[in-house]
Amino acid sequence: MKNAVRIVVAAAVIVSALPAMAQFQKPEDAVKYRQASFTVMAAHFGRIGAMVQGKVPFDAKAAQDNAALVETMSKLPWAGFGADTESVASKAKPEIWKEKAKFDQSNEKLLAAATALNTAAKSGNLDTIKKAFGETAATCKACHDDYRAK
Ligand code: ASC
Repeated sequence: MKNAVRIVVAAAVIVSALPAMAQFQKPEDAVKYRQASFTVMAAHFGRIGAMVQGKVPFDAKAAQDNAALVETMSKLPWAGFGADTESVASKAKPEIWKEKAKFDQSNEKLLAAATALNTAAKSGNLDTIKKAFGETAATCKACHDDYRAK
């Protein structure tokens, strides 16, 4: 039993440290990592979007699976915005590093919205999911408006 407790505690520590654990050989790798995590997040968010917009039939299980992935993915990109990545060509605006605290706050809004979307998806109610989807999309857009070049 004691060992089981130790294992659970160790696992919790590892999971909570996941984003911080992302370390990169070179700044270009960090940029690829953050772009890849945004791509995967957008793919799963988009599958919920298609249901919300009535483009594909509502499937409660698919909504739940995709929302769980969106929540997980929402934690990852930020480790890829290290100070040494500012000079790597990408759509990321210099403001990210000039006002890092504000950028971090913007990310926190996505994390909170993605957690709420995951909770909403568990309700199995399309209207509830629609509302949480819209609130999450708004956090994506706000950050893009401020920090992503067109
Ligand atoms: C998406 C997606 C985004 C956001 C954004 C919301 O589905 O890929 O980046 O929503 O377009 O405005």
